[in-house]
Amino acid sequence: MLSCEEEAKLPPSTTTQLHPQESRDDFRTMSSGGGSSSNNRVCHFKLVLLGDTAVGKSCLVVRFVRDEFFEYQEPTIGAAFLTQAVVLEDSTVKFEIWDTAGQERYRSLAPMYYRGASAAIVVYDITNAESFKGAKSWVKELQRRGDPSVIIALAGNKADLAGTRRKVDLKDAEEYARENGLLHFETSAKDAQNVKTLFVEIAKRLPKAVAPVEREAFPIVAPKASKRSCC
Ligand SMILES: Nc1nc2c(ncn2[C@@H]2O[C@H](COP(=O)(O)OP(=O)(O)OP(=O)(O)O)[C@@H](O)[C@H]2O)c(=O)[nH]1
Ligand SMILES: [Mg+2]
Repeated sequence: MLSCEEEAKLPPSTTTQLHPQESRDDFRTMSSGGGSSSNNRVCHFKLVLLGDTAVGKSCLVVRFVRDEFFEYQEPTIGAAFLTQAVVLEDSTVKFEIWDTAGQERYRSLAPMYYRGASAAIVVYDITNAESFKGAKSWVKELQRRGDPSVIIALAGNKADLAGTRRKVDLKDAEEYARENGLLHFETSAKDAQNVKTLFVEIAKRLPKAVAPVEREAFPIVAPKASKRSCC
């Protein structure tokens, strides 16, 4: 976790950034149900997306942040940074999202992005069995070298193609997720299936303790008026 702080009132907007150089304001917050009247805690978390190339990591993030989908999404170069908030009943989770590049030549950069991450979404493509193997190897790497308390969600993307082109069995993926203590959803960035749910369920599971208010080691107490004995 990066930090949690009490906030009297929620800010009306979140900033969404696709690339550091092309920022824009985005007035979208998402509610998991319940009002925001008791919502006074804001927590920042680093979240990383990992997975083979072309499984749909960037499309998932763009769907989550901007509610858009591009049939011809460019492969990511290095990584992209975006932010988006999820409003829960008792807190707001602000995700600082690192969307990594899945092409092999960028693999060595990945530890830079998953280091210190509170949550990771490992994405595979349900129409590509190889990408499920790739996802398993990302999970192993996270379990070995990621933060010990990292929350890992496995996302089987392109669920809109399940009827015609499925290559990864839902039951196999669910069993693997259960054995490894992972959240698991089949998602579609194209038709938005389970995309909000994925991020909201991660947000719910993140620890949101407020850092204790720093206290002085030696409290400064006003000196007592010295008693003077009268004459
Ligand atoms: N049918 C379908 N196609 C999708 C979906 N998500 C992504 N795609 C397609 O897959 C292509 C690759 O998606 P990206 O989001 O660029 O994949 P990526 O995992 O970010 O790839 P890298 O950046 O190279 O790691 C896109 O151009 C879309 O056409 C989905 O949910 N359904
Ligand atoms: Mg990408």
